[in-house]
Amino acid sequence: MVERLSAEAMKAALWELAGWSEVAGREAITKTFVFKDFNEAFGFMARAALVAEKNDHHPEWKNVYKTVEVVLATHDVGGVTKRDIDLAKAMNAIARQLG
Ligand code: HBI
Repeated sequence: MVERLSAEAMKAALWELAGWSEVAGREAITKTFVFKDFNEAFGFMARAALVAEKNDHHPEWKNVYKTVEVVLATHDVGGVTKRDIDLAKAMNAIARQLG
């Protein structure tokens, strides 16, 4: 069973995650990605969706035109786990590739 991260462990993980922060009042992490246009935003979502499906770990996200707001938490444990940190890292890498 994947373990919930302590507050300290979450803060340490966030140091390594450019642009991510804790959600106020909820054990979750969030980042708003802004892309060149919708095409790039949706390309990001398509690539991230494949990673999420492969890892059986899915984001909560909202897309408005070139912006994608992402919230990550592990519903099964009601907090943030390594799965969220790993998906956040993967999302940052995908966004970097898209330029
Ligand atoms: N995604 N973010 C997130 N949190 C979960 O707990 C989760 C998931 N995707 C699939 C999943 N759990 C399944 O393992 C369970 O629904 C069975």
